[in-house]
Amino acid sequence: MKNQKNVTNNGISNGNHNEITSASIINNKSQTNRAGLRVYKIVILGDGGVGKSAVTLQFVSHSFLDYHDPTIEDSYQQQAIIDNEPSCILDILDTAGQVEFTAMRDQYMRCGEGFIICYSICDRHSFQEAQEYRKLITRVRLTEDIPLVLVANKVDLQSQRKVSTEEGKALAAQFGCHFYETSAALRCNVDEVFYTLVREIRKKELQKTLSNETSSSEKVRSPRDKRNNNNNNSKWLRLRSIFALVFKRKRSNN
Ligand SMILES: Nc1nc2c(ncn2[C@@H]2O[C@H](COP(=O)(O)OP(=O)(O)O)[C@@H](O)[C@H]2O)c(=O)[nH]1
Ligand SMILES: [Mg+2]
Repeated sequence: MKNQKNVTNNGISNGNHNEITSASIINNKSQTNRAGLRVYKIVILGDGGVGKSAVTLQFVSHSFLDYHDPTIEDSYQQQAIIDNEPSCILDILDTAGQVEFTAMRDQYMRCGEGFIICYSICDRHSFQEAQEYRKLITRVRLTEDIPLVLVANKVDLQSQRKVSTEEGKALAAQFGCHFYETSAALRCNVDEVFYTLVREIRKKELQKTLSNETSSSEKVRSPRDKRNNNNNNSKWLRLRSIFALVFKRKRSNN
């Protein structure tokens, strides 16, 4: 399992997991890596057992695992070229919903640039929980305007289906986001999920840049704005050290 972390599509293992993960997930600004590639911070959420890790691992390593420890919360990096734009890195945090990680979850919810909410078509409870994850993101971010993709996984298990495609589409319409039915087992629609999310992040970024350009000519930052910004920066730095420490401890326990 360990050697599948941080694998890029050219097969290069990053080998610098702690610093890159903590820096990229906790830093709330858009970011480039040492090679100057844009890094997109993506968080995958959903009930345990819906296939978050299977979908992520299919995306980064083109393999399906029958078993993946449900308590493992880890991040993976995948290099990709999407829509003829320069090569970029998708930094994916595969969450595991452990209670003791709640404070940290709030933090990466704040810092993620795009979210995937995943449920299983065989598990109605996981579908209901998808709404809770969406509420959580909205509560933490104080906005509904966050790049998001809703994923209904395990479509290969049609005979066990409990949630219809129409219900999934209706929920995505309610969220105002894209919807995919996937099978991690068959590698169906897996790339589409991640690529669509990056497109959404880019779209939002462009909208923001355009609106900033319009307003910056009119608006001068107040001293209070500057103070708040400084406070936020030092908060991020403190959290970054905590985050790195927790991951380090967890990894040495494994
Ligand atoms: N048939 C089938 N099984 C899947 C699929 N995705 C995940 N699984 C299985 O569901 C179980 C839970 O998957 P996992 O990725 O660990 O779920 P997580 O807790 O959300 O990360 C594992 O036994 C996986 O092999 C899928 O698309 N089809
Ligand atoms: Mg998992």
